[in-house]
Amino acid sequence: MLYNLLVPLSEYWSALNLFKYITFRSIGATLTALLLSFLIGPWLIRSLQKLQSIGQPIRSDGPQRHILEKSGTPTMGGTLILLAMAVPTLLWANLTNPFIQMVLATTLSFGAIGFWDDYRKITRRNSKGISARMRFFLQSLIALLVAYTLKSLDPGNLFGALSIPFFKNLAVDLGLFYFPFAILVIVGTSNAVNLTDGLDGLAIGPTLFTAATFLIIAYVTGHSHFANYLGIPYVAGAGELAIFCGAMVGAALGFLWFNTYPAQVFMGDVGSLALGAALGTVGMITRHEIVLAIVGGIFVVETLSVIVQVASFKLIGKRVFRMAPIHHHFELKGWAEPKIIVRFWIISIILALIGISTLKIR
Ligand code: 57M
Repeated sequence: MLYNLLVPLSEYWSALNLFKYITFRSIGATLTALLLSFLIGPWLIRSLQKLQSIGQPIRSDGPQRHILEKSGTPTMGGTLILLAMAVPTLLWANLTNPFIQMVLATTLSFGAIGFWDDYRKITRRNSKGISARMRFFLQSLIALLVAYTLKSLDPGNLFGALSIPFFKNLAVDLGLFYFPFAILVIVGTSNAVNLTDGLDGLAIGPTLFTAATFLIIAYVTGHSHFANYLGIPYVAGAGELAIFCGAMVGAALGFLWFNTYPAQVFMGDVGSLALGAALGTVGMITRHEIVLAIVGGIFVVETLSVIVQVASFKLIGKRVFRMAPIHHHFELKGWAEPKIIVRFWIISIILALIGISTLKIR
């Protein structure tokens, strides 16, 4: 909004030219998100505690430690994350940019699905929530809408191909498969973050590192000189997503302040589903879906561990892991929770660096 209001006034006061720069507005969004998180966080956690008498319903079949140590922790802290992402984006981004409108709408609608799921769990005092089928149907509908909008926005067959990293301007045309592909990327990332969110800070850390990586990717993808120099597809207007990613970094850092071990609050599905959808949508718009899978490798491994576990159990009646997702496996091996979390963060940072390197290695 500030961009739309203040840049036209820069002819009267040249200092307002600052608001033209995506770098300046990205930093503004990050700091605003952080400030909002610190200002609202304590009050919101107290409110969630009052509203949720028993807090997050802890499943009985999980690691027994969770029942002892985590009962009573309030959930739905994701409402803080979404607030700290949406307000700075509305404040600092160019609101006429269709990609900003799309990524905000997608993030908030996945957040609404998660809110409904969390609300059901709390009011019914069990960890069931809405049916997986209903959740997948609603998520897929939104993902298809994103794909359709990208195709209709398409200036010149920009969207519809899968860019291959490490090769200059190499892309595979997906044709109609672009639509199920959008479901795979957006709904897949959303549920992968959801599965990962099973230990204090375990999901928000990799989300932070992924958002920071895509702040850089969005900036260079939306910059014709950099895109041309790096040999990556130029997506006019994608640079504004750097401001959204900046807000996401600030909101994630702010939430981590309260979610770090031992967590005062869990993000809930309202947070995990929304954050994953946000990353998936940014990955689609910047045409860096494979790089998203690399940078978000922790989310991929967590999901694969569940698929392997369920498949193995169904096919040969044996478990591959002591428990899936894989963070529970390490818990049952006796690793302390902070040790699992920080080691997953270290791997996530390494994957983020590899992701950034794909911009240059072509
Ligand atoms: C999302 N939710 C956490 C919290 C968070 C198919 C199967 C793998 C599904 C999976 C599942 O139910 N996943 C749901 C993970 C839950 O966290 C809540 O959910 C939100 C995220 N969506 O924000 O509100 C619990 O995680 C712990 N937690 C923390 N700190 C945090 O910051 O400690 C969360 C955030 C919280 C808290 O204890 O209650 C979760 O784990 O459910 N199911 C599982 O992951 C279960 N695995 C399983 O069934 N494995 C089977 C088969 C099916 C693969 C097997 O290995 O044989 C495990 N999860 C739990 N109990 N809780 C084991 C059973």
